[in-house]
Amino acid sequence: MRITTHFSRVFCTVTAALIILGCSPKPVVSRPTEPTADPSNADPSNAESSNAESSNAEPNNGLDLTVLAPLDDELASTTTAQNKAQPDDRQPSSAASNTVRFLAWNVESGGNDPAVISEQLATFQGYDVICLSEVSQRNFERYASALLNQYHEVHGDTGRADRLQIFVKKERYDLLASKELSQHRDHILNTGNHRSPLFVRIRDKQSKQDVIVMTNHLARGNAEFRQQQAAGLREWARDQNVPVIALGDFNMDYDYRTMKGNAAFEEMVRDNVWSWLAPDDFIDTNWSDRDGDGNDNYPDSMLDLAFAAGAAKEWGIECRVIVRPNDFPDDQSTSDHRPIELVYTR
Ligand SMILES: [Ca+2]
Ligand SMILES: [Ca+2]
Ligand SMILES: [Ca+2]
Repeated sequence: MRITTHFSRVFCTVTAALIILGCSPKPVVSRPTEPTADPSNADPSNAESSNAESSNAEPNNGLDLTVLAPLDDELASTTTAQNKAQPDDRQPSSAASNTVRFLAWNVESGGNDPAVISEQLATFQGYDVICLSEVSQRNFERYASALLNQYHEVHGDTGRADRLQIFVKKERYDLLASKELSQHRDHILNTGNHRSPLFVRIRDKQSKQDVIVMTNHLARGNAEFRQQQAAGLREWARDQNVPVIALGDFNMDYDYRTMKGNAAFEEMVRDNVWSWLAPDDFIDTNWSDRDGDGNDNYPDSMLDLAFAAGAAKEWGIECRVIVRPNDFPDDQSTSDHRPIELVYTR
């Protein structure tokens, strides 16, 4: 896929900032020294077991989302002062810029140190929308704080320890609505043990353009249900009348040796309702070493993907996998997923 000069410049400056800031996924912060106790935890095929083992499903009406209250002024001013010491690339994007940047990142609830994730998240403040998956409920406010109260915050009530969370830059967007999508027409998207797709409808304050941004963490262990979820997402997108961008961990096992995804991927892209936003370079997005031999068991695959529907298909959105120094293999302090980013010009 073509990389524009502008995009290259944006990426280079962001990458340089990350390197300058020492944005290693392994900061020297309260990191356990023991390796992953159970290698199966790192196996995508088992990643959902922690969700399925609990039978006391939480109520899910698919509608009631909690938006965190703004941080108190003292905390905001303190962290803002700290932020001023950072290079410009870490500053919130200017509303005047025509470059729009989204980020999606599975932070591996249960396999991370939230202090380390927060530190890394703070380096992503230039993004306009940040979509997280596998967020523990107890870390919602912590991650919002890491982003200095610069974002509207929305999170899902489903998924138990592996929830979805979306941050929307206040400077650029108004948050019009948010919803967890447990069902669309006859399509069930959450039987109770899964994460309901989470989306926000936002309005660009300058252009007045509305866009729906959805994030997902589709079923891992149940391929048949994942395929049903993908079909539901396709039919939901077909019914929308504003541009839609979806990004997250779709568990669609896109293998770039065969250039194919699993059945859910095929279901998702059927009928050309969604356009897959293929990355500029095919880079593995998930570290999984279930046999503990130090090698990724799925070295050439992507679980983290992005799609556009409606008018957003024509926006020339570029997708890139973010690779940071020493990000893989991960450990108990870091995520086993690489973030992906989307960049386009409004
Ligand atoms: Ca980890
Ligand atoms: Ca291995
Ligand atoms: Ca992999």
